[in-house]
Amino acid sequence: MDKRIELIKGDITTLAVDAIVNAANTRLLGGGGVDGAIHAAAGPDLLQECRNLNGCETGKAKITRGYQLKAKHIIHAVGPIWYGGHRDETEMLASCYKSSLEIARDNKIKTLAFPGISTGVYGFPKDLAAFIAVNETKRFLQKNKYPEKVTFVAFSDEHFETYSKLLD
Ligand code: AR6
Repeated sequence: MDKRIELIKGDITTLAVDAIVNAANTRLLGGGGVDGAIHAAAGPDLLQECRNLNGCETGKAKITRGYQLKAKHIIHAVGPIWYGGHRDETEMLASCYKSSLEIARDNKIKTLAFPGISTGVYGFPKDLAAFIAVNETKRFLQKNKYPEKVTFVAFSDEHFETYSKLLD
């Protein structure tokens, strides 16, 4: 496995990294899944900062502080909804990872953690999503010093196995 890439199974809201990525929606005002968990753990000041961001386009990302999280920052990325694969979903998801990594680099984030963006309510196939996540990240790390280390966070054993096979 690439020394700058790590895989863990667990809850991304508990990680003491420079930034965790949120799987948000275009409004950036919270929601269910990992977004709900991040807002609940970070506290109400996060929503206040998010209100000033005026939302975010699909395939892009925006950064906030981490508030009550152990993570210093949150990069809110908006993944695509899966409609079957013919609406540029793969390009959108790749763009989501790239935008998040660019924001991390520009903010000199050393340690960054990603959940499986779009693989919950948004219905993106987990194996294809993991392939895109790993591919975009490896490509970015080859060209950039920051982030120094990227952690993929799987929320289930099955999701962990999916990443594990790709990273071996
Ligand atoms: N830590 C790590 N991964 C998690 C956690 C957690 N605490 N909780 C869930 N996951 P989802 P999406 C995994 O549905 O598909 C929200 O309402 C989960 O198992 O959170 O991008 C937003 O507001 C799955 O693999 O995000 C949007 O409206 C992955 O995180 C919409 O859902 C993403 O699942 C975004 O949908």
